[in-house]
Amino acid sequence: MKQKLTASFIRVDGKDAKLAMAHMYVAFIALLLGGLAGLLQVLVRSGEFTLPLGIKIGYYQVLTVHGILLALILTTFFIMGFQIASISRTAGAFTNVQRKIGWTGFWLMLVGTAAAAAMVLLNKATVLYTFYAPLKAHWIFYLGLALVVVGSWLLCIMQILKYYRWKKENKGQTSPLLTYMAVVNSILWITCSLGVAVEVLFQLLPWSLGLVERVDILLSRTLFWYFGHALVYFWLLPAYMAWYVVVPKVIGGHIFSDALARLSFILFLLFSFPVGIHHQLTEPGIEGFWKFVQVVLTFFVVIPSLMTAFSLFATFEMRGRELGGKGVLGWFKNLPWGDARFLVPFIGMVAFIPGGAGGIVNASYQMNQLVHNTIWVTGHFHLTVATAVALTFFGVAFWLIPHLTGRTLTPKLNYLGNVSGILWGIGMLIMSLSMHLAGLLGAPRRSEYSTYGGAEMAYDWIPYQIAQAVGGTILFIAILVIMYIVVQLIWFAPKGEEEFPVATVAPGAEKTPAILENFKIWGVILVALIVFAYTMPIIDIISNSPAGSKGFMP
Ligand code: HAS
Ligand code: CU
Repeated sequence: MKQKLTASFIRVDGKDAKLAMAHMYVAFIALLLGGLAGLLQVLVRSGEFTLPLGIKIGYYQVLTVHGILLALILTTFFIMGFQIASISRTAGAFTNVQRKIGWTGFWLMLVGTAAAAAMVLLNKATVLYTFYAPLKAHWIFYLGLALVVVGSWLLCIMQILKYYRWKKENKGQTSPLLTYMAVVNSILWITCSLGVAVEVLFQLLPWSLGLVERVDILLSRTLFWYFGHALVYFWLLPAYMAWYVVVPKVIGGHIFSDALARLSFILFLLFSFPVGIHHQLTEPGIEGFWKFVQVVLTFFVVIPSLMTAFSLFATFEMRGRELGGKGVLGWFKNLPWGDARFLVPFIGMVAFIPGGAGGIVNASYQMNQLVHNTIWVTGHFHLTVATAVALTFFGVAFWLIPHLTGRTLTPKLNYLGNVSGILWGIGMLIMSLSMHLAGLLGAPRRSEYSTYGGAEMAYDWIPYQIAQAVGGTILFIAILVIMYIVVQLIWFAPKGEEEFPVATVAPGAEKTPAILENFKIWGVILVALIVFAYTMPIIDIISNSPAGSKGFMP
């Protein structure tokens, strides 16, 4: 199934490969530990097991470990590693100075992670991955998070510097698509994490240090969701990098349209921000009008995902037909189903259809009342980030790690890769379907096993919770298989040249409009949208807030 490498084999620069690999180690350790915490989670919620399963650790502490390691640490480290490798592969090696900035960022992130993790393990930061006030953590936890953010900024700056250098050295030319995409995502990340940085530096840190007594809850949540919604696209865009540029090459096809891919990334950059309040639709203190504005804007951010879906279908169909597929769906059979670099991300794409549809339900103002704070939402994000994004990342790791370590994905490892993807798909189908259903029956998210004093309704949720435990156990088995593959690819697989697949645009395609690289224009529109969507709500919140909360230490 796998394509033969040609003479045009391009390897990521050795020094850049080291930096990218450093990120991969952290990402996959986070996967193993975070996955283990997830397993404990579903077992406890099934009601069949109780913590401590011999370990002295509480339910909410485990949930915090799970969310932080998988949603924040695995993702950020993987994304930075993947983007660095992508830029080095398509725009050439980083300079020594840029690489130094990158390494400094990596170490800051690592130290920050260790500090935050230590506090969580000491049960001094059992505040879940959204670290919502009034739940209060030890100040070292917030400081650790701040270091992770600052470190990630350095890594983004490294990428942006490289991009501008490339533009300078290649005057008037369109930048390589993967480089462009990584840069858009870096700009998105810096812009969104400013919100959480303000929350942590000006609200949570002074409060946990005892410098101020109370914290304004609504303001902190609004700053958090300004960050938190864009965060989900910071996770998604690297998966889209793989879908637009890598997967077409793996199947032997072409990029459907360079301009369309860039446009969809710009639309994500613009519309990721003025929508955070769709996470706060049930919160008092924000006027209905502004909630409505952000709900409408949320529907704008669906458009680039639909553009992505259409152009991927087009790429798949064109390739399938090139290989002789006949009839309406005949082309479908001809895709390389045995190739883990294709199959695993593809399962992710399929999961994104119900995942995205569920997102539209969440965003639909009144319907949000039904699902908010139920385990439906947990089901939604396990399809989006924990399947569409995660499986794409694993599909990428299966060729990226051997590419960086100078080894190869053997047919046996490729086969195991497919097994892990299929196990993940089945486990997640069972788990997320039962989460969605239990959510519709009113089962809350983020709650330990309880029958709520014998409430009849709570008994209806239990079969679904048992199903979640079954699905979650299958997922954990998939993680073990993935860890086996990754360990092989790092240390034991045979030496060789594993390709970093980068597709080209179909011959005869139109030229990409230069305006798509004019970040000054997009920057102005972006700031205008943010100012429009947030100025009034923030003024309202600040001028009408009650005294604030002293907080709770769980
Ligand atoms: Fe979401 C809550 C709305 C997308 C993640 N979301 C969350 C949370 C997370 C999350 C983590 O409006 C929980 C936060 C928390 O802890 O409280 N979400 C949306 C909307 C979208 C959306 C409108 N979410 C994502 C993505 C995520 C993610 C992406 C992570 C990566 N979400 C919400 C709302 C809430 C929310 C509310 C708050 C709920 C509450 O009350 O708390 C949209 O971006 C979705 C658009 C996507 C589509 C699908 C397009 C399909 C494609 C598939 C291509 C496949 C192909 C192959 C071509 C419309 C691109 C197919 C081939 C075949 C043969 C089938
Ligand atoms: Cu959102």
